[in-house]
Amino acid sequence: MNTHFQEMSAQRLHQLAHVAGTAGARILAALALLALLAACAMPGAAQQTVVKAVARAKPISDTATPAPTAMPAPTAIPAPTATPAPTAQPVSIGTNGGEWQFDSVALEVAAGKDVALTFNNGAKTTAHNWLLVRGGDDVATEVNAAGMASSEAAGYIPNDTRIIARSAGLVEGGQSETVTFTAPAAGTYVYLCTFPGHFELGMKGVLTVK
Ligand SMILES: [Cu+2]
Repeated sequence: MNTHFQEMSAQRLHQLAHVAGTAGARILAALALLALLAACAMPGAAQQTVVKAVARAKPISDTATPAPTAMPAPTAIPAPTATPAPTAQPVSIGTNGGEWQFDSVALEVAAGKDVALTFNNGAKTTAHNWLLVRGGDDVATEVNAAGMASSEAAGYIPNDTRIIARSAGLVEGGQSETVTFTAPAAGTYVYLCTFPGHFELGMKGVLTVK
């Protein structure tokens, strides 16, 4: 190999390296300048960014720790509503004007079911009562006799275990009363008014229980 060429090449390489080095230094310097410019330009922007970040962070941190909201009061468990009584069988009976009779001489209810019998005394002045006895006309006659022997204050209603249901006392004309009772076993039962003389005049009827 030609040593001259080698020398020349080395010299050339050296020169190239120098140029390259100078160029590299320039590039580095340029980069450094850019970095410096960027650094100079950044602070403001960076600060703003930080301020903004803080500004944003504040409300976030405020909402991040919200005051503990009061625990909602446990919904009160509604008191169990009283179980409605099974609907009683509504029965209506009344009197017409001054007649000593019931307007219904026959009624019917279901055995063992509650009955709500409303007695409407349509009379203007005459008082009446309503009794249901465990038996037929024979029992009704005896209960009626015992009733007459009692007092007006008692409503002419005797103490008799054969009475299944009854009005509290006399029901004045124009008044009404609802008598509730449980229908007895299937069969027929006589109801009557024990106001003196009314039963004899036919103030009675038959309740059929099925
Ligand atoms: Cu009567």
